[in-house]
Amino acid sequence: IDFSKCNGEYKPKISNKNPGDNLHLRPLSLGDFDRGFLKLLSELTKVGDVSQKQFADRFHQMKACPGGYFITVLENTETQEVVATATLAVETKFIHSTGARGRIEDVVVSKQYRGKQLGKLLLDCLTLLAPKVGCYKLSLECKDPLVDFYSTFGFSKEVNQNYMVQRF
Ligand code: 16G
Repeated sequence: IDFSKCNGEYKPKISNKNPGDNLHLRPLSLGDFDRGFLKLLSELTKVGDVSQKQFADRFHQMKACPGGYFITVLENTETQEVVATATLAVETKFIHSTGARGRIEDVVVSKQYRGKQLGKLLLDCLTLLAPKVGCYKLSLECKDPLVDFYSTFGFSKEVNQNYMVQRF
């Protein structure tokens, strides 16, 4: 992806290739189980007691769906900890000429890494990626205080579309 057009908006300047001191941006890997990936997700919501095998099984299941999941992480290579993550999930469709719908999911930046533009970096990467992997639209759900943040990436509340949910 051509990240260059986003670079000007970062102060201080960071990019996907240079996200900051000791930070490396890459796809999720199996080893991230030991790098605190699930602990990071628990800053967002309930993760549950997930064993290494359950993690590996789910990882391989997602991997077996090519183009379905772009789970991006930022690792602090010095401490070998995953400090931020965001996912682009792609759902393929018959509609829109066998198009696809993208969803931004599970965006978390670890508490001590907030305020370093890392959420913006992940969001910019995934927002640029979405149309390139065939998405005709991209959506997300967020709490009220984050509406302004996500608006800066081109998201807006859709007229006459309601987010409805059923929990099990
Ligand atoms: C937020 C997340 C969503 C996540 C959900 C978990 C973003 C943009 N949105 O809505 O991806 O799955 O929280 O909350 O990161 P839940 O456990 O209540 O479903």
